[in-house]
Amino acid sequence: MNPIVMNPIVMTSARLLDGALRCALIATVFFCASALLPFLAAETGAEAWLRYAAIDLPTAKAYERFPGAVVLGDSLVLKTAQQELVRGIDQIAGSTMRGGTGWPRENAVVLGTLRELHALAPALLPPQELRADGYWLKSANIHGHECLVITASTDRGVLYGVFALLSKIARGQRVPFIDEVQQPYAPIRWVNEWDNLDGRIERGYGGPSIFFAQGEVRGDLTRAGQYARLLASVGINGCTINNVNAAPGILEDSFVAQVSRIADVFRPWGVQLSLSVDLSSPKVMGGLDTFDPLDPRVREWWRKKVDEIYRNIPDFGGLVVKADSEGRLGPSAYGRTPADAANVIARALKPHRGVVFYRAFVYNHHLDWHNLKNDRAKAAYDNFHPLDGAFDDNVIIQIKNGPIDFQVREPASPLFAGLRRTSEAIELQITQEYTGQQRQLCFLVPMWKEVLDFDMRVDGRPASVKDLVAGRIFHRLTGGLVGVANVGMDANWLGSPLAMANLYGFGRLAWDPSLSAAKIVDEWTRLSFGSDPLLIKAITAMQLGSWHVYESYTGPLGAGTLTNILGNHYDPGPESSEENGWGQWHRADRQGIGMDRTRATGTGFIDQYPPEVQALYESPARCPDNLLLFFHHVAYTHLLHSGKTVIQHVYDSHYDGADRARDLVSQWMKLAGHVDDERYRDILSRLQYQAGEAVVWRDTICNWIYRLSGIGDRQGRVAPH
Ligand code: GCW
Repeated sequence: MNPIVMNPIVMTSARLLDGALRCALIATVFFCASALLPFLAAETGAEAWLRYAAIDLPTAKAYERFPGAVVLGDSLVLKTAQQELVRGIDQIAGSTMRGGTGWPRENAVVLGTLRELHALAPALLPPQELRADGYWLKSANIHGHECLVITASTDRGVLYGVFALLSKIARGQRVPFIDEVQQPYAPIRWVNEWDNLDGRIERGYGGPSIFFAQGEVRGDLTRAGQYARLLASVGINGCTINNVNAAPGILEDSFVAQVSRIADVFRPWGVQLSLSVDLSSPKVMGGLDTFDPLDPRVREWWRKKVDEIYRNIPDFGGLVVKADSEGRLGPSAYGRTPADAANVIARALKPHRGVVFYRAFVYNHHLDWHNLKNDRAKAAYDNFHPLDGAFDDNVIIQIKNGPIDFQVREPASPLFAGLRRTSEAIELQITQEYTGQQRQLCFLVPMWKEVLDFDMRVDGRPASVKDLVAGRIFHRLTGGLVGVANVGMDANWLGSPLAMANLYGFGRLAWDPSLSAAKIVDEWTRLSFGSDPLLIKAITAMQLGSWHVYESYTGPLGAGTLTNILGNHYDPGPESSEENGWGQWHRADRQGIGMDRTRATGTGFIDQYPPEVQALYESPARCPDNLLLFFHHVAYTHLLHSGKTVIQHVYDSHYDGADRARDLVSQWMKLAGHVDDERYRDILSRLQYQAGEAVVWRDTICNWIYRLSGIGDRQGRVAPH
């Protein structure tokens, strides 16, 4: 037998090779044998959803129809697209395509922008206008050759089309005839990384930074380039590489020169680099005695600094600002507004077509807890709504999905409907700061979809959050979605193999928020684990149920994740929310629980929503159970729509959640032998650990609420009834 087939490492991966026949076939072609190496390495999770595992022979054979991979044009991104196509088809279908340039001389996949395609085949016109980054996959006969055309109005769109085609093929779809246009929902599809220059990552759970170590840009940026490839494969077009709690040193000229090396490895993948900046930079590192945004010297400082950045990085994307928040300095130091601060930077960026993301996460963390009218949830709207229209058109207000801070359940931020003349982006958190820190399973796409689909009913008309952030309601030029990813040096990027579904899902939703969570997780599972039906069924069910499982043993009825908010944001710690200025209050006392945010008797937060949404939340009778304690302070004996009392719901949901967490272990164990050992064991140990943690959570919360309320569990699990 061929020595490659005898290789014991290859044999352990038989699951992916679809039997000995496939092995033998692959082994006969040396080129394909070399392709096995990255495919084996994929079992560490390093290749994520780009494993390009071999598909079954009959499906693979279909791709022999296209011996050529022809590129029209020679830009860096187009060349990357061609290389990716050749690499992908080699690995997935086992056939080696001939790369070429210019017009096809054989049956081929043809890559090029519309302009280039027009010269080749003037009659070939897309069925609709292709917006930036949108692409068209089209089977066509060109000058007598059977072709599969991948075209777009930009090079980057062509690259996205290649990834889309490869995804279809890797999922075993046959593409005999295709005519498909895909357009991105919004222009902004970015990730943020909260990486510090010393290499640590704030709220990162997948190892140290892939960009920085010991105060410098890493010498070896291989991982940064691989990350850009992953991002591009799901249509993400920008990445902010450093923490929003920004070190001023990032803007030193010598550091910008180092950062340009990261931009170099992003560039082939069409990912624009951006930086977070400290607003006090003109003073703390720039030699001025002020950072007042209205001071002409400060204006000039930003102009020169931004020019310098573009000299180093001509395709630089823009700057992200966190100011007047959690101890960061900001325009309030000079009595100036966020608009003053955003605009001074925006004007420096404007000639270069760069944008400013100004974060709406501006709040006072020294709020007086005794004052029942105080409410951190009101801060973003209070600070930004009055400034609507005052921001330059290259400013984007970056708004967290909920009004507090990435809790396991929050309503959509009212600010999404509160900016009519300002561009906005939603900030979602891929890294699971408050949702189990990658040690527990929590697939967040269903949660994000609830927010994106939420209808704000602006002016009495439908206005979903996804339409608002995409600029479709108020006709903004830009806007979109930003995800805080925080990948690290761990081979599998996020620390946990199953957590990668969140990064994939973020990209897919940013491209098309109408995709269902089920479709997204099905795609991700097939690409990451293969097409074994047992495996698909189990993993998709586990992922889809996991947010509710996590919610049910951590944060009931919208009270927030009842975690240790002063410490690790991970362990149960319901008491840490109260009696401090941070404002993540649930106001649990002996009589009841929940924040009264009503107009009638509470903080008035509900006033920030359009009238129809106010009506939904203002009355406990209409307010959905799962947000009841976010909006209302109610007695423990308050009856929910479900017919249960609040207290009994808390007990039941915590017991049910812990049971379901334990069930995840048995669901996973059914997959023994269906998943490679490495990932099987890693995931199993995480789920077993989670089952234990769920019991700790259940007991801590149930005992705490019993001690407070004095009301026992009807089923006698917590205290005698
Ligand atoms: O949730 C909080 C986090 C901080 C983070 C902050 C923010 C980067 O606990 O670690 O700081 O949000 O979003 O700015």
